[in-house]
Amino acid sequence: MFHQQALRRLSRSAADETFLNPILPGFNPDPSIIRVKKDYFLTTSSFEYTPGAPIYHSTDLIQWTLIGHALTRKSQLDIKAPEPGGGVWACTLRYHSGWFYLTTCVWDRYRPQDSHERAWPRGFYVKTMDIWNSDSWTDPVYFDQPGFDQDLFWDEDGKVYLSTTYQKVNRDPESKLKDQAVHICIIDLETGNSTSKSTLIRESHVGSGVAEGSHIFKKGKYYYLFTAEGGTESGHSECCLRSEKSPLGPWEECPSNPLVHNSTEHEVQNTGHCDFVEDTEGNWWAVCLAVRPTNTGSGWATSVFGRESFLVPVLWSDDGWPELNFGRPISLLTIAPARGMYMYDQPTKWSEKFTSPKLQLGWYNKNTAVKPESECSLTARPGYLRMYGGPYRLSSPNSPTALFRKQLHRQGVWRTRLAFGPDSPGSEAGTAVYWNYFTWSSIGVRRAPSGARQIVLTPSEGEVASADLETDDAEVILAIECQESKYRFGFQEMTKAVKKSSENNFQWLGERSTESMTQDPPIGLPFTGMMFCLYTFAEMQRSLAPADYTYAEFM
Ligand code: 6LW
Repeated sequence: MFHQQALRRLSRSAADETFLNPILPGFNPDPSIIRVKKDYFLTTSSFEYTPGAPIYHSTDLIQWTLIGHALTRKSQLDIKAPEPGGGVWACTLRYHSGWFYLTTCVWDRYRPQDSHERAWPRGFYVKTMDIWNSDSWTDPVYFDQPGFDQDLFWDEDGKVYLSTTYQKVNRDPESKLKDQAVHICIIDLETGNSTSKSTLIRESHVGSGVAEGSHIFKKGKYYYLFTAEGGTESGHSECCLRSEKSPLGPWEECPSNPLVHNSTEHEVQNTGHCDFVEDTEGNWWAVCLAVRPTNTGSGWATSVFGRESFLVPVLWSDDGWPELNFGRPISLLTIAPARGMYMYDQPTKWSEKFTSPKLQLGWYNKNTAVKPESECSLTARPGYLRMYGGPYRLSSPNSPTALFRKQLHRQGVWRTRLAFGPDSPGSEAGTAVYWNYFTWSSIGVRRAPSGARQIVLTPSEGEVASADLETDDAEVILAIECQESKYRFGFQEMTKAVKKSSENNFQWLGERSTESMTQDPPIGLPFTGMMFCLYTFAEMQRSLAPADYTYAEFM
């Protein structure tokens, strides 16, 4: 039934090539992809971190580079204090008539624990003609139809369709399902206003009863509607429908739904939320989200990376249905129909020396920073990142004075070197491993009640540990060693007596298991992945003492 390429799925031919998933490691869920000539662009969800909506670029689908973000200004994105997992969800990236469009929504409040509590966002789009320039994206144009997972589809007759997911209006009050269904309306693109009634086009009865992540395409004579179903956890899957008539339906269900659904027996799990692209040679590919939990022997432990972006081949049957990954479960080593795919090991080592007046891409604030310019500077003390602590600790739902980066590798050492003389008992600077504002572990410099400088390990659970420093002014190296099952926290005071050769003789203060660092939050959901951060605060006031960082690295 499938064309010739598909016949090779049973016996791998010499021409088949393999590549490694995930293509975007670290927290990068809900991928959306486009191709413009030879260039591929991809965006993922950024949740409560800003700048929002990362834009990645590739010319071969294997190696991706972060080139910027679509949401960089307060006028586009003003995230105040959402629960973990709030903020920017599932952006869709599209290209139409010379413009790049990015649609998304922002959850100001996200408390799924209370089933009656939903602050349904109104989505919006921003657009640019120059995707390489992050500052060029417009301010938002808001939609009328609420919901999440916004998708835009341009039909050949010029109509523009917006689909989103929200809870059915006429829902059975006795229903045990969430009943969050895909709805569609026609919009006026200029204003974002609905010009038709919203119509329910897909609901789901599997798992928790959610149809989300809608993407609509036209290929040949069919409109295709792709949806993620079963919830984003172990039941996650991807489904396909098609219509010969219109994006409003009627829709015919793909006989082989779900197209992907890995089970909890597989090394890759929670597969779904796909978007599709045709490469320059006419091959089709899907990007999707999935997780890589670790096998502890007695079960699966939550992946520190959260949900990541994966790539799988797509084949189309002669009668017009897609098949993902040859119909097989998605795995880390992925087989592609021949086409220059190759094995690529993501580089582990990374460093930033703070010698340039601009930070490398990939640093984030949590929420929209209130006064970033007055709290962070790369020029005030050349060669250092200078930060003045604001009033919020890392446990605050507000925006702390902190710069975050995604953890991309399970093993290695995150390290920074800090000059800091705290000016009050409540002020502190250091580095942390951060899951969300309920769960983080930090190692930093503060003052003991005696006034002496100390290193303090504040673990996500359990006793605070501390060690006195010898001097009042020597710089300290702070390290978080990442292992498969734990994080270890250490430091070294760089007194004059320390010789270069004895650098990295850390005194280890304690450790936390990755299991305890990946707990579900009491409100919100763990939609993001582990971050490292450089932070400083002064407990409800501004610190007048700067925290000066000379480098940050992962080695
Ligand atoms: C996303 C929704 C989902 O918007 O999780 O896994 C939400 N599916 O489609 C947040 O990533």
